[in-house]
Amino acid sequence: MISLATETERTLFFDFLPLALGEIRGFKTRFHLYTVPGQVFYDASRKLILKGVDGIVFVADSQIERMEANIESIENLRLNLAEQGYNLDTVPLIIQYNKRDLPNIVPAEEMRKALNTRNVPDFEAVASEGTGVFDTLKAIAKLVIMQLKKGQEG
Ligand SMILES: Nc1nc2c(ncn2[C@@H]2O[C@H](COP(=O)(O)OP(=O)(O)OP(=O)(O)O)[C@@H](O)[C@H]2O)c(=O)[nH]1
Ligand SMILES: [Mg+2]
Repeated sequence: MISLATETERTLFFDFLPLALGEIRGFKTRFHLYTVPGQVFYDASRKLILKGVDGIVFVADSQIERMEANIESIENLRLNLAEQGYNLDTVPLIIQYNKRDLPNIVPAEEMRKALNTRNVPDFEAVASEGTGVFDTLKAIAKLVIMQLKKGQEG
């Protein structure tokens, strides 16, 4: 993974992880995973990184006090996507409810109502322990491949 972070490990521009996932029906597959900075003022970076996006994992912080920030963040994602000609209602999307290990969390069902209005596949996770991370990755990879297949047939 290539990472550029501040002293307190906040992402400055993006993290980048290239992943070879073997062959799918004779085609070598290579995924490029990028993370965007979560802090509100890195808007320009987020926009740039969204250029050419094939699929998105939206990671929400499950803590009650982060719920407002989650909603603000998904609205920001919608705007930034729209500026690049993408639509949050149609782009391959997975939602992850992270930090499920903490005591002060919003029930998953409530998070779903607030953030997953499109009813896309979603996962509970404890990223710091690896729980739910691979499920999330597999799900977005599957959606992206399905989308590419559709494009080929269409
Ligand atoms: N308790 C708990 N802490 C977590 C979990 N996932 C991440 N963290 C912690 O949350 C903090 C932020 O994690 P990061 O991975 O830096 O978050 P980020 O989304 O990359 O944040 P930015 O790069 O600043 O936008 C770190 O201290 C992590 O250890 C989790 O599932 N449970
Ligand atoms: Mg980060």
